[in-house]
Amino acid sequence: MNRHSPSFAPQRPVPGGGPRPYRVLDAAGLVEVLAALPDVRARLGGKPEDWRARDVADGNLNAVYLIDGPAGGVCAKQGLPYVRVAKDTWPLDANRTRFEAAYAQRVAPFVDRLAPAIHHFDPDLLLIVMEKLEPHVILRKGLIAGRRYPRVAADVAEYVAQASVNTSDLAQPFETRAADLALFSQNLALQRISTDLIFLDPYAASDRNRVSPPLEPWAAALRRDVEVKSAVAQLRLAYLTKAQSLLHGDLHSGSIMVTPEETKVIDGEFAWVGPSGFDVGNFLAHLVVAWFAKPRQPGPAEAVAPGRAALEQDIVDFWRIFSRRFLEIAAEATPKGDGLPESHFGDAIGAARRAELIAAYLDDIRRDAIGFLAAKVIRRVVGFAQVADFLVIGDVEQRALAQARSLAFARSLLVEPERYRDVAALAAALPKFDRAGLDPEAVP
Ligand code: SR1
Ligand code: MG
Repeated sequence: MNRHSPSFAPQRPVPGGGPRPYRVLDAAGLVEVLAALPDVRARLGGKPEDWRARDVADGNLNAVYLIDGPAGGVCAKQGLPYVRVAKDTWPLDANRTRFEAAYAQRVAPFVDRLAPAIHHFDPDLLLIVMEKLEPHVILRKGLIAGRRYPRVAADVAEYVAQASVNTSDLAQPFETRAADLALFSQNLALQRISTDLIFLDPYAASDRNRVSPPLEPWAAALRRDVEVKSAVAQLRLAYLTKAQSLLHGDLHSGSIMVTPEETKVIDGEFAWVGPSGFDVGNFLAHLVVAWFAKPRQPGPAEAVAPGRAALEQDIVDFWRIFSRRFLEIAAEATPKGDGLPESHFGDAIGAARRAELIAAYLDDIRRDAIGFLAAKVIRRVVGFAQVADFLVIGDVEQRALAQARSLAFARSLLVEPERYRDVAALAAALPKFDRAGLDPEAVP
């Protein structure tokens, strides 16, 4: 696939039109489509009658199948013309899959080993056929099961550092970022979802919000909290206008597949040119969510303390490795970029000053990331798209308690950012919020 190939041009609407009209594929229809692809046929082996297609859709939006044949397997993902979990009640432009394919192709040179190989993209059916990841599991499910993934913090740090530097003006002529902006700024349907579900609904009365009864006082407190809404407004504006680098846009623990030895980032359909701190904050937010949920999730009591300690370590390691790799990659790449030009910073004094300016850029990412972290935690507790980390806690009161504590922590990040000058301080502060409860007025 070529980045500039017409298949990536955002033509719309595709559903219903085109030479091979879009249709939602069932397992049999999918096998028929795959049978016409020589490369995929060879990967699966045997004849289409020998193949087994299983619906394994797990996320909120799309159809996902695993197809196995005598020689191997593939994964197929089709964008649906609606939100999968809301079906008829929430139509959604299926062209999102174009942006996912374009994103995968754009970041592949930098993050290759950390993402699945894309075997085929069908721009009419809005179908991506990719590497079947096996025995990988979704990180969120692995964490809930109490497993430990020693590589994930470093691998996601590498992924985000590579993408943050190499798709920014630090590393490239501004024309390249302008091309990304021109393409991904058309990913409007999904940006409407992010803008509303992350930055708007949790602080307003919305039919989409899902607030459990014991959390009503917290939800009401958020709706009237002008300090929180001001901080979130700044984040929303940054998200919409601070076009620093190409973002994955949905880098939570459901968008990462893992084994203890390997990490793969999936699901780049929310790709957007925005503030680099957004992906950083999103990954951290879901480690924080896992930390607050851990003591009340099903599982042995003696696993809670080590599980939480591992998550704290992942938070600290992720930021430490991200920072180091960001500085290293930027130091090497900046001579190629328009941001800190060689003609200004090429000599010894200039090189030292350039290093300071890159460090200041990184510090700005940290500030943004902590804000986005907070907004992501809040949206997972009182918004539409809730997460299994909390939902597996069967007792509603116990679940609400864990959720309320995460809200207290997130609120503190938003209104007292000066207390969190580095990510290690943020991780160290977590236990204090275990003293919070269901009353939003009684926070430690
Ligand atoms: C309509 S639900 C959308 C959410 O699911 C995805 O995983 C994203 O997190 C998004 O906000
Ligand atoms: Mg997803």
